[in-house]
Amino acid sequence: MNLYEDLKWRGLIQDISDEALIDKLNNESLTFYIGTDPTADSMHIGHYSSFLISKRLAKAGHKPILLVGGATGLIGDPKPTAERPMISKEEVEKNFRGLKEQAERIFGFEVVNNYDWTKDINVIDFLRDYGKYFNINYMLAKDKVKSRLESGITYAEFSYMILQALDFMHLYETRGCTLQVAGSDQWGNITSGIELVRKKLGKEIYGMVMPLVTDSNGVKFGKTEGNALWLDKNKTSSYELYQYLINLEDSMIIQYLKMLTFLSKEEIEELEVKNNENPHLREAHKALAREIITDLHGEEEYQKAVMMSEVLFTGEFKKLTKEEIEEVFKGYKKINVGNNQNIVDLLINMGIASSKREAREFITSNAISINGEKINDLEYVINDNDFMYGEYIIVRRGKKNYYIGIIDRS
Ligand code: 545
Repeated sequence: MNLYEDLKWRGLIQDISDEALIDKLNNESLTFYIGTDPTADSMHIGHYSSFLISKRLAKAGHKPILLVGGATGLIGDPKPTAERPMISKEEVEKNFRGLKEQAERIFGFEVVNNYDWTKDINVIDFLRDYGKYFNINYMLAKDKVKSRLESGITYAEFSYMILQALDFMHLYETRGCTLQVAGSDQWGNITSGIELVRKKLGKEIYGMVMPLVTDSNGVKFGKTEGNALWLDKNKTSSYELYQYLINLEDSMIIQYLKMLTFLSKEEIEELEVKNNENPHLREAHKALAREIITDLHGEEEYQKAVMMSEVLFTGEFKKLTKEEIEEVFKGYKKINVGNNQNIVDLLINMGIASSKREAREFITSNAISINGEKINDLEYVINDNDFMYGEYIIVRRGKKNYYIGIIDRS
């Protein structure tokens, strides 16, 4: 399979600006770029899915440039629905530093800042050198502008496409960059750049966009109840990421493996067979989690995420550090628990049983364990040793119901 066929097979090609690009992708070494705006200090997994293309193209011999938009971030790419709130210059700068560091670490390529070549353009030159090449009718026909004509769009956001076009031209002139890649929402901005270079320089450059990765309901990949999964492990831990990936819907998992990993067609087809034959083993899910987490945070973080996830099945909480316990039980209500209570009272106090009778039933039927050890003695009294790190007590009822108590010293 050549590069283009591979990208097609993975479902990563939504549109290309010109058929001539196919041959260039397969047979030449192109300099290409992909850009992001510093609207946040970390990318999330959705951006990762787009930016991975930079590694794929680089592996095939093309030369990547990553652009973080220190200038465009100050203006704001129009959203289809409403004007973006203006972000302060300090915030854009802070976000820029975060994104640059992250992009360099994860993707390992050079990062450029469009602020460097736009900050000194004066307004007269801007209008003469670029504005003059943009026909208003052409700009109004762009999807993102069109969708805002009713609700309104400011002149600043309206001009955004000129800035992105100017970047493409700049990178073409200074570095021979002939291809811009992005998610499909960037089509209008990319074609603006192609158009500018065509008109101004009489040269042909290219664009390629990928579909946005979504679940079977069209919800963007990596969005859980409105929260994003960040690529910064201090914002989204490897464990949290692992939990998200391992629980993705079965019907989408093969598509995700194609789009989000570097596993080969053969490897993915093998996982597809396994997923169909033994879905409960979740081999495809595990492979997806392994590939993504290792790529983002390294092997050790991945192993840790697996170990922490396994503890929920084995009950071996003693293996975990205090921080890991806090991480695993992040979303759980921490119940205050006094020391020296009888086990029956404990179950009631923690809301695990609704009556003494029920509590006794749970205990005698072997359904209760504390920190991973079965308790079937009705006279058992909680003591210092039951509070891991002097703080936490974890009670399990049955296979899956966990409760975490925190020592009440009052
Ligand atoms: C600016 C100047 C350029 C080229 C590109 C840009 C950025 C571009 C844009 N891209 C999106 C983005 O989101 C905010 C990220 C916050 C961390 O707005 N105008 O910056 C997204 N992009 C990746 C994909 C995207 C796109 O970073 O292309 O489609 C999302 O997956 O929305 O010269």
